[in-house]
Amino acid sequence: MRFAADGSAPDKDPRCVRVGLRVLGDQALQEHWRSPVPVQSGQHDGFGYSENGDVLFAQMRVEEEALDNMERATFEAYNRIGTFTRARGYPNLLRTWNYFHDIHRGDGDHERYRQFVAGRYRALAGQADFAQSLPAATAIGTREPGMLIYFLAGRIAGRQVENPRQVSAFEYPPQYGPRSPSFSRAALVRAEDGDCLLVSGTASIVGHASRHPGDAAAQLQEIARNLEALRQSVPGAGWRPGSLKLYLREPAQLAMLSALFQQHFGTLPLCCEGDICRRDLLVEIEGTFTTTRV
Ligand code: 3EB
Repeated sequence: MRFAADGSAPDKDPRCVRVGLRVLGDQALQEHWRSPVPVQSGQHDGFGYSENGDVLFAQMRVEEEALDNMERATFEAYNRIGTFTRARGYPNLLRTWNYFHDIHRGDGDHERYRQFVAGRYRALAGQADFAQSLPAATAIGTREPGMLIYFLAGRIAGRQVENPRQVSAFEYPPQYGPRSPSFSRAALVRAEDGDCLLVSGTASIVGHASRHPGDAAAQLQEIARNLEALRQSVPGAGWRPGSLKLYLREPAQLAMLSALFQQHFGTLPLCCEGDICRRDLLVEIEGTFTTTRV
């Protein structure tokens, strides 16, 4: 995964996802997803993909012009993703990342993020067991035009995990938009050598309400409590952080947030400047936790 500022060309290598967010702090940080078995990569139907027989990792882009109708653009994108993943034999969406321009454009329920949520819902709600088969997700606003979606899909379904401190996103009340966001708090994926918990973008939300508006430090501490509660709700011991990413709205808060993060997690995250989908939220953390089976 390569993060790059605006203006650099999309990568021709399907294994490389170029996310249009500015990296703050250590510019050299990248995210790598490795497979213990051989990987095949290619391009098909507008997707760049890599697959190893168990999971498919793929990316697609939508042009900015199509985002004028964000509901429809997202509906069509997720329909295409469904068709592609089923055709390749990985019908179970495990984890999605959604990055798009100007996430707060428009008022009330016309806001781009809410229209994105509505379109994604319309595409996914047709599935059987809809609320039990939702992927973990990230949705972040970019300065770069257009939308990038990349995702992991499995031959076998993961186990959906919800957070006891938070109302499930798919059950949010209508005050946050005409449709509730179709994602799970985490997806648990089992492998022979250990388990991986793919954790959604996690914000300072308790119940369904944003906490500590305007106070990024308090938001980060609330996020740490949310992540701890999530991890504790998953069976198994010895969970340790894999790769963690922090999104922040205000670059000036980088040093303060990194220091707090280090205290909580004992490591430094990859930090990106991006817009979190509720206007009152300043920071969000996502990542993976792993265990090794004994
Ligand atoms: C939240 O918990 C914060 O709509 O895909 C986090 C992760 C958030 C994913 C999404 C939204 C999404 O509601 C926002």
